[in-house]
Amino acid sequence: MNGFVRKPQTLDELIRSLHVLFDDDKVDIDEVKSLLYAYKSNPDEWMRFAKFDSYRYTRNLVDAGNGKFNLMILCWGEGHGSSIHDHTNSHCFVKILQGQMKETLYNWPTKSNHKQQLNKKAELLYDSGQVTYINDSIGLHQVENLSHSESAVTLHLYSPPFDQCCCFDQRSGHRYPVKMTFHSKFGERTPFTTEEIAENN
Ligand code: CSS
Ligand code: FE2
Repeated sequence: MNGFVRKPQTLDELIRSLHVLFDDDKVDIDEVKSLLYAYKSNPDEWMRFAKFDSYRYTRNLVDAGNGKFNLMILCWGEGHGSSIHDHTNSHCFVKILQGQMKETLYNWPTKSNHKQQLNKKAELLYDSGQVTYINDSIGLHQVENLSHSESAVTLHLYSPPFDQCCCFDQRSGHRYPVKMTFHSKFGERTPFTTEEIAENN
């Protein structure tokens, strides 16, 4: 590719272009960001993937990227947010499809066994249409929909795909592994996990 990205007219077109970009093993971060930015969010196209839960944000797989990436839609109810987490050595691109999101960036805890509060390095707000990017060399982050009246929907691309990350306790810097699951795949609700069953009881 030569830096020129054709504007995708639909979500399907966006997915086709992503397959072309990720066919190459070298990821051009700016090119992927430009492509995601160029897609104009159309709820008619992504609504079938956007399945909400009352209690926490959901992860809904849209496309498995031929093994090169996972494209997913995350649905954030009012006040829902993630833990502070890393991205398992993957690229993480996020486009806001609806609503507004806050991102809080943290530095990695320094390698010591002492309890140490994580150091906050930035707080950023993103509106619908905006795109952001993070990887482990940039740091850790927490993503939240702070609105008490509006839900939010975000499109995430992770490359290579991963299904486990590390979450962190802000006050102690303590880290713990978390397995990540899909609430739905390709528009179909995935079977309940034992954890979900336990939490709902
Ligand atoms: N990494 C989180 C969302 S914020 S990028 C997740 O995939 O659940
Ligand atoms: Fe993240």
